Amino acid sequence: ERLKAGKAIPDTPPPTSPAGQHRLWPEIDTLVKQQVSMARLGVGECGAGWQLFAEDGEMRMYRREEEVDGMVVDPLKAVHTVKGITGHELCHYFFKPEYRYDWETTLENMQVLETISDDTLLFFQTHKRIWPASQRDTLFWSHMRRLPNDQDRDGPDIWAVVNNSTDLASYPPNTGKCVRIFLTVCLLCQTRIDPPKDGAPISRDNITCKITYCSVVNPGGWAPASVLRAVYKREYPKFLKRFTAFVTNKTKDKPIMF
Ligand code: 6CM
Repeated sequence: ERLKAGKAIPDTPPPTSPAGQHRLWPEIDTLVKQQVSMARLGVGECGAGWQLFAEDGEMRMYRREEEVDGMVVDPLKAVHTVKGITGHELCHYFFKPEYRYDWETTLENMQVLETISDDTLLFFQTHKRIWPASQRDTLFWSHMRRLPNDQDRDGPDIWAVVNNSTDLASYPPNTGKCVRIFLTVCLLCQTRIDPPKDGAPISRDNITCKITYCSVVNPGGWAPASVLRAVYKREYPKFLKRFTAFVTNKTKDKPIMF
């Protein structure tokens, strides 16, 4: 066992989560591992064709133009560095349903359909309609995971949330006014601590978090490519700035959650 922020934590985080018995578990576990290893690669390491489409301070957003059956499914990869918050905090606020309306601007309605375990939920969301396309909905599992920091055993653990579309017989797609979106999203957060030289306790001034956000969204039905790309260009930077500002604000007077 090693000590972190005065707390003893086990050497290796538990390899499985309590969701292990669920019908979706094999898919969740495989996809989380895959998404995390992809997210850990820099844009230079994960194939050609990535173009920088947005930049603001430390934030950089890249996309690769891709279409499937005439529908835009451009993979997106964003990197950002934010001071004063940890990866655990970012993942906590991204995963927990009670905060979603505070930062998710595309949202019209959100429901938790199933609590698979503390770290695994099934969500059904409707999103705001964007003219001239039909309104969209999403049905996805969401899983939050702590990963060992194998580059620096004394550094804080890495945290990730993976969201991935799934089906549920009681919520069939494309039956009402909404077209079902298919998404795979991964938020990966790595905290760095620069301890004060004088041995003073670690404060928020000593922590920085490197964030990687990857997504592939299939709009599921007709949506004009140019409108969709314009929406993404506007909405993704807005999301990442708003979400990180929300976490900064929410945690500033709270003890650090490593
Ligand atoms: O990852 C994000 N949010 C998560 C929690 O809500 C979750 C959901 C992702 C939904 C992404 C799709 C939103 C797009 C809705 C508009 C599509 C309209 C199509 C027609 C346009 C002509 O992973 C943050 C997602 C930030 C998205 C900008």
